[in-house]
Amino acid sequence: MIVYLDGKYVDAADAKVSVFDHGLLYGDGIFEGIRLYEGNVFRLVEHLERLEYSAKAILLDLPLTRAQLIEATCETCRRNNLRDGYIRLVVTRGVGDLGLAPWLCAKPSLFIIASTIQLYPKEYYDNGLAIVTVPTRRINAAALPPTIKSLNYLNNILGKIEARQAGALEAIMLNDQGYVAECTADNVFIVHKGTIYTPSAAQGALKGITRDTIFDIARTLGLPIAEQNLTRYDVWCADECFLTGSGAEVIPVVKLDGRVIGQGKPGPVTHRLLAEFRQRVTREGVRL
Ligand code: PXG
Repeated sequence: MIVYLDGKYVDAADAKVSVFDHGLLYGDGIFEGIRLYEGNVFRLVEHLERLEYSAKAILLDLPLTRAQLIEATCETCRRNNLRDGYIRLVVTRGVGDLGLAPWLCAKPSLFIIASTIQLYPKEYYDNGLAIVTVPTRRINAAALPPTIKSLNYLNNILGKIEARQAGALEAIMLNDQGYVAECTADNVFIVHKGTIYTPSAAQGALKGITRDTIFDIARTLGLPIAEQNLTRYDVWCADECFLTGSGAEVIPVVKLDGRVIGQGKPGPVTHRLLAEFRQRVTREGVRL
C-alpha cells in the first residue's frame, strides 16, 4: 500500500509520524473519511470544504491548496490501483515539544491513506439495526464544536464502547440538554407522518456529507425535510429511523432502547432514499 505523507508517496511501512506529533500527543488535528465508488471520489469537494472549515476553526494552516488536495487524494487512489474504497485524509498540528503550545509546532503534517472499509453486513440494510441510547453525552458545542471533525474522538469512542456493552453496533448520543445529537459515527434521521427530521448542528451533530446528500435527495424527490430538536421519545414513536455516514451510507434502524420503531422493518422512505443515494455515489464527485 502506498500512502501520501507530506508531499511524498511512500510505502505503508515507511509512513510514520513522530511521537512528538501533537496529533498524537493531544489529538490536535483534523480529518476526513471519504468514499471511493467505481473510480469516483464521492463529494470530494464538499469533504475538502469541511476540512478547510475544520482547519480554520482550530487555527491550522493547511499545507496544500484545494487543487493540490484533490490531486494528492486522487493520486493516492491511483497509486494503489483502487477503484472502490475508503480514503482517510488527516492533518495534524505537527511536531512540537511536550507542552500544548501549537505555535511551537514547526509545520502541520498531512497524510492520505486509501484503503478498504469494513461495512455493515448486508443483513442490517435488509432488516435494520437495533440500537441504544448511551449514557455518555455528546460533547458540548461550547467546549468543542462537534462540527469540527477533529482527531479528538474519545467522546464518540466512549459512546461506541457503551453501545457494544449493550450489544448494539451503533448508539444515539444525547446532548447535554437531553436532545438527540447524533450517533457515534453517523447522523440520525427519523420519518414522522411523511416528514423527514434530523437534529441541527447546533444540537451537536456533525454536518455530515451523507446528511447533506439526504437533504438534496429529499428536495429532488419532493419529500418534506427539516432540522428539528428530537428527543428519544420522538425516535421511539417515529414511523421510520435511519442513520447516515460515509461508512454506513443510509442504514435503517428498527429498534431503539427496546422500543420497536414503526413496523419494525425498514420503511418506504428509507428505501427510496437509500436507492437514490446509491445512484448518486458514482455520479457526484471527482473522477480519478
Ligand atoms: N457524525 C460523526 C461523529 C461522524 O464521525 C458522521 C456523523 C457522518 O458524516 P459523513 O460526512 O461521513 O456523512 C461521522 C463520519 C466509519 C466511518 O468507519 C465513520 C465516519 C466516516 C467514515 C467512516 O465508521 N464518520
